[in-house]
Amino acid sequence: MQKRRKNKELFLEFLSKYKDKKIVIATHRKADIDSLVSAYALNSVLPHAVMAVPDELDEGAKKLAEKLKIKTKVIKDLDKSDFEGMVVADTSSYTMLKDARDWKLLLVIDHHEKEGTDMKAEYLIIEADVPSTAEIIADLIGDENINGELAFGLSVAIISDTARFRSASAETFEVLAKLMKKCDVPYAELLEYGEPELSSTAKVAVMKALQRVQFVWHADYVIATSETGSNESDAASLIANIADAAFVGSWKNREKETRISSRANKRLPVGLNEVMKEVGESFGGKGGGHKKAAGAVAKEHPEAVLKKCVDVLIRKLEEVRT
Ligand SMILES: [Mn+2]
Repeated sequence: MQKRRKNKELFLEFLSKYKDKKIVIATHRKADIDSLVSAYALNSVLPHAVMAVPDELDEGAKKLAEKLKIKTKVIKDLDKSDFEGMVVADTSSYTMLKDARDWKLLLVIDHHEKEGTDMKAEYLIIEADVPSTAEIIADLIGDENINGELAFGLSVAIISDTARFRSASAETFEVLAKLMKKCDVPYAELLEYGEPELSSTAKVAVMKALQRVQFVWHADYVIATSETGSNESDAASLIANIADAAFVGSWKNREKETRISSRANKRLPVGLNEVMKEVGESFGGKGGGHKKAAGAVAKEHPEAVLKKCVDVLIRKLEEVRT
């Protein structure tokens, strides 16, 4: 709680300095709902700022942006000299926002585990124990700056990033209850945006991942792996509903790399962010994220990378046991 108060002070200090300046508020690559809404919420207290993204939005973020009529620019199209600097929402790692390397970073707000943080910013607010950046920002900007539409967006972001409250805390429910009252939208409708139905191609990609599931049973932990062409995080989430840990790989031919998405259930005593970091780095890539949801990129084909995921997790499970 003390950290919260300190971060609030930091945020107010940032605001008093930059409120009327022209700045860019950026999301991470392939912005998800949490990143998009977090940037949108910051825009409400930074009226002269411009929202920008590095590339395309993911499916859920696209749908919500249409609904809320959120307009974003592309970072590469902006002229740096027009702006004081950049604010980043929902990541603190340059891997997730390569464009940020060229910018002066004024403020970074994130909820990913600290060891993935490599961004240098004037103000850095990281609360890894909060399950969404939207929840952090709802608290930072204060009720008075949240209108009905923003309350809707923040509610959807909280539902989405907690995977429908899997990682929620008591505060999450308090914040969400307040936001829901303000936007006055039924939960079922929030859920439609927070967990949008997959497209048909995405459904097929997830089904293919299910067809290819392999698993090991180690020390009473079921560890599953699979491969798919896309939607590896949807597949990993689904498989980890049953397995204790799931790693799903997807080969990206253009980048000549494997993207791994991993998910764990509550009882897994090893942080996947650590597993992903080790796996990514051992194949010339990177990895990190949250304890129960993490990812990596690796310069190697999926088969070898998935095998490494299992090996590293088993070794870490053994370390915890002894
Ligand atoms: Mn997030």
